[in-house]
Amino acid sequence: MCETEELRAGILHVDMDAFFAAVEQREHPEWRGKPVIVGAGPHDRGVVSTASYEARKFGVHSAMPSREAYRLCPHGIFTPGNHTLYAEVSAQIFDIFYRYTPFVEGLSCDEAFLDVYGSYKLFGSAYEIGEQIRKAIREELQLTASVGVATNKFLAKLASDMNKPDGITSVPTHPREIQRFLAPLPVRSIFGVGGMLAKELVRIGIRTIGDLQNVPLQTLISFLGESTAHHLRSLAFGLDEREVVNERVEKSISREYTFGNDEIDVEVIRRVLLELSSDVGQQLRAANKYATTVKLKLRWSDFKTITRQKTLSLAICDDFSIRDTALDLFLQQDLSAPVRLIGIGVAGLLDELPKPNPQLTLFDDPATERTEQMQKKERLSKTLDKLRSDVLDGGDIRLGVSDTR
Ligand code: TTP
Ligand code: MG
Repeated sequence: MCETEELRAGILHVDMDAFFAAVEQREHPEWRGKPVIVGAGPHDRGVVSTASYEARKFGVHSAMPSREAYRLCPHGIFTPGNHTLYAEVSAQIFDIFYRYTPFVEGLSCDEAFLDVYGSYKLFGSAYEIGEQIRKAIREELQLTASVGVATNKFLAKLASDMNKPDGITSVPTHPREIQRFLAPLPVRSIFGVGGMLAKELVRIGIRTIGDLQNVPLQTLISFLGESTAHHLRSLAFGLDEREVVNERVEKSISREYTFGNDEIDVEVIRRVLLELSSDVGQQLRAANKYATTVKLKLRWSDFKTITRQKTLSLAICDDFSIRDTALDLFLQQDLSAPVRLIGIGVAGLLDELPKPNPQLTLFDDPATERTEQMQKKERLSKTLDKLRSDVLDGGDIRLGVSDTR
């Protein structure tokens, strides 16, 4: 990966502001600008689900007993809320997310991580995508969201909270700047450092993330144990390798092949890869879809299995793009051990080509303009499909690659 690519931000964390309360204020215009408290009634046993920012000024917050909320804010508007409506709005919010990337990981009904590394050519930088999402939510749903833009999930989540409500925050992308950005923050702003652990850290003199960066690792290990110490230390430097995990059942098309005898000859494996790519491409075109992501799966003789994927800046449906991308992924692997299984797949499926981003087409070489070469590849793949179907009845005839099975 080149340096600029490594340093580009591509992860967003989007979180709705005072979600349930904001929906209530939208539905009841007379409640706008007022303290709205969603949850149990002011005299009931039970807690607050959430409160509008106007109510938060009085100290009301989620999970607080409603009776206490009433004591702090007696003029507050208490409502039990409409959970069916929140679920509907939540689905609309996620539909907006999916316009920009297939890689969406919901954390709750009102927040998600989005991996937009592959969306740049279509929609602009991660920051611009964050702004487009906020605009769509504002204009289409009359609600506000806050967004964090960063190089990983930990930093994006931290950032989305920094300018709430209705804000967007970018985290620097260079490691040294990330370290400086984090240093003044309290340790409790590290996602997951809850009451007990935060107290323990304060007891040993660690109040800020900067303290955590500076304390000798051995000291940290002696207090917290190996695993927590290493984990916290990585986060303190803004390191987080977790991927955005799609949870909507992702439609994908894939083919795999298990070798009769574990195969060590890279050339043989490569030929199978090419053939699998054509099979996948054929199925993709038969389904009239385009794909934005190509996946490779490899299983070695010891059953260790890896999957690697690459998101493309152009939606594709031809064999050549699939196989070139798959081959790229394949050649990046350590190919010294025998391979037991190889699989190729495509995901991020689209029913039609995305519309070009008019702003980008003005200045950029627009990725959405299908290049002539690309169209040629598509035409050629379709011709091959036709030839394949014409000869299908003729037996085991395979085009493009020789039969290795
Ligand atoms: P949050 O995103 O935690 O809170 P929020 O959206 O109300 O406010 P903000 O993000 O601006 O700080 O939770 C989303 C919704 O989940 C919230 O509107 C209500 C519900 N919820 C509960 O029902 N109980 C809870 O304890 C929390 C934290 C949230
Ligand atoms: Mg929220």
